[in-house]
Amino acid sequence: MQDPDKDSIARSFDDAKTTYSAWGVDVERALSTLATIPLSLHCWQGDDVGGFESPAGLTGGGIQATGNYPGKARTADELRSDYEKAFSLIPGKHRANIHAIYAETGGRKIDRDALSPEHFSAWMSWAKKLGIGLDFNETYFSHPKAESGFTLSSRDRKVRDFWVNHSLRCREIGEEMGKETGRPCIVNLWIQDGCKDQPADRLTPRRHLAESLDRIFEKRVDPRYMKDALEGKLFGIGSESYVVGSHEFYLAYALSHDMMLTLDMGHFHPTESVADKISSILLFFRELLLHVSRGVRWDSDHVVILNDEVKAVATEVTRAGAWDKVHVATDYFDASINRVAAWVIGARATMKAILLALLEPADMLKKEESSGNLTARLALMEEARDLPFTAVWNRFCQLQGVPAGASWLDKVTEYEQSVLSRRR
Ligand code: RNT
Ligand code: ZN
Repeated sequence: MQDPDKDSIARSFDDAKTTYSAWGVDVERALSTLATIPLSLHCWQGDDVGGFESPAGLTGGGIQATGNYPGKARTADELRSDYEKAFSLIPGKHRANIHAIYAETGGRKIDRDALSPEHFSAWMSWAKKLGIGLDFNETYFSHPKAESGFTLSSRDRKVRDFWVNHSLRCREIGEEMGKETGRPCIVNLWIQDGCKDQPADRLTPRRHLAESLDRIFEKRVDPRYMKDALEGKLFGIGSESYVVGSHEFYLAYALSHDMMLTLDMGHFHPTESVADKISSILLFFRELLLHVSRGVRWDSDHVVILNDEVKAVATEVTRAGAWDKVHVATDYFDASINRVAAWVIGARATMKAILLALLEPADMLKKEESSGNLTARLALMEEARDLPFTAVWNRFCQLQGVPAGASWLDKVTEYEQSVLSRRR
């Protein structure tokens, strides 16, 4: 597929600038803002949330990728190489988001409560080489001590201790990542704890979870290096009736402990709008982490596309002028298509959603609203939908040195032929 050439990108961009300026939109400013917004690209799309703890890399409990498309990354080096291919096709300067199961232990069995920064030194030197930041996640799933379905909220004190220690190690790793890369590392906590059927006691596990969190976060870390975030959820497979770490639980915990909250777009009832939550949270929280995802009928973690939900989320952050407080991470996993393409599709869609939001004639719409002209508000919102966005997107890709159109797919196909297809 042929991308638009340099001259036609330049011509369309000039026209678009004129059109947008009639709507009071400064296109150059939108472009320079977009260039400063990093996505934290999740590593787990590259190997179906397998990690490198065991050669089988099997997940179990809490998380599951479906599909068996050939060519998944089997080692950290392969994963990094795939990451670099994806980065080269996504406009902007992004970050890498790693889970604890992606430790490199040189073949030695190191349990999760014994992980240390040295097991991530290759990730850190790689990030430094690319000049990107790193984010980190504790891994509370795919482990014998998670099989009961309870970790930090377990009734078994020994199980809780183990996972508290895991968290403490992960926060040290995150701190080191922040120091090494010179950019704060967000350490995100998500646990699967919950149960299939209706519990007789919803309170005790939540009390245990709160106590575990108190132990984990007792030591404060300099936010120049590391920041903690908490991610709740409505339900999961095997936790349909009760999730200990619900949205309300973490909303209350994070607010009362001055921490960051994570909103995953798949973690709410399908008719609930994540976009609508953002302005409320921004009023009371310093920072917010978004997990951009796509649930199809449930929290299915489909590849992100440019749908109304993602556009609405980006629009809300932009209207609130909050891009300095909101962090965006991708979170999905599809093993049924080329995994590098899956990364690129979701990340490009997210960047497009942000650009669309930055190009919204927000001042004009807010003015009509405040003057009470609700007819004009709706009419202009609709007319603004087909402003020449593509011309600005192409220009952004050109400035960032990545393919403007669908030709990025040819690059992925080449990579599949020369690299991925050799992985057996
Ligand atoms: C799971 C959460 C969580 C995970 C990753 C792998 O429902 O969304 O963020 O996807 O930690
Ligand atoms: Zn998530």
